[in-house]
Parts: sequence; structure tokens; C-alpha cells
Amino acid sequence: MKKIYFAGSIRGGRADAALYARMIDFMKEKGHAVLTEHVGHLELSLLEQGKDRDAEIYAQDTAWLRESELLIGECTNPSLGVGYELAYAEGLGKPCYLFYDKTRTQLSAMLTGDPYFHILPYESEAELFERLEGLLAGL
Ligand code: 6K6
Repeated sequence: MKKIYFAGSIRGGRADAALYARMIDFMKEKGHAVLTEHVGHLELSLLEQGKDRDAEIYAQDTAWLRESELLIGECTNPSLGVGYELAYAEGLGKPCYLFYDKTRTQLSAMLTGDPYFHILPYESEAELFERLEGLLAGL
């Protein structure tokens, strides 16, 4: 069992929220603890995102990053917060695995150009879950 920090877009846009939820469920089914389950919560409304809780969110998320054993990010939907978390996790030396749908986006060169990150492009959801299963099996 590993403690996983899952990163996915919130204010960057929720188009892939249901995919995040399926990835989080999959990681939990495989016996891992996902510290950031809220990233997949579909009911997360714009109102909730606007609440005056940002300092608390930052403190909690950076504490979870320190506690986590690795980071898994779904990076198809660009997100400043996810980019920040990736740099923060790299600074802590946490292994970072970044998925993105290469048919839908070109990932930032600041991620693909950084040899620290394990970049996992995929072309279909089936391929994403195959790669995720392989990654989790090797932990
Ligand atoms: C309440 C319930 C669910 O979400 C909320 C409030 N917002 C956030 N809560 C926790 N983590 C957040 C929240 N907003 C952003 N983050 C963190 O930044 C998550 O860990 C995501 O990986 C990342 C998303 O950044 P943006 O820039 O797309 O919001």
C-alpha cells in the first residue's frame, strides 16, 4: 500500500473530473491510499471553488505532498495548481508519474523536458488504465 498524491485540474477546468474519479477508484481498488480524493469529486461546484479557503487548501495540499510517497497526475487539462504541485513534489524528491492524452493536448515542455518526470502518454482510456495498472504493480 502506497500513499498517493493524485493531481488533477480543479480551477483549470473540470472537463476530465469523471476520468480523475475513475483513476482514483482504480488506485483504491488496487489497495493504495489516495490522499487527494476530492480531486475526483464530481459535485465540486464553482461555488465551492470560490469559497474563502485558499490558504487552508494550500496548507493541507502541501502537507499531503510531504506525506505522500509518490505523485500521479492526469495532466491533459492544463492547470496552474497541478504544475505547481509537480514542481513542489520534485523539490521533495517524490517520484512523479504524469499521464496525458496525446490526442487531446501537447504537454508543456517544462514537464516533458524535465528528465525527473515519468511521462506516460496515452491515446485511449483503455491504454491509460493498462499503463496505470503496470505502474501500480511495479510499486
Ligand atoms: C473543495 C472540495 C474539493 O475541492 C475543494 C476546494 N479546492 C481545492 N481543494 C483541494 N485541493 C485543491 C483545491 N483546488 C486546487 N487544489 C489542488 O490543486 C489539487 O490538489 C489539484 O491537484 C490542483 C488543481 O489546481 P487548479 O489550479 O486547477 O485549481
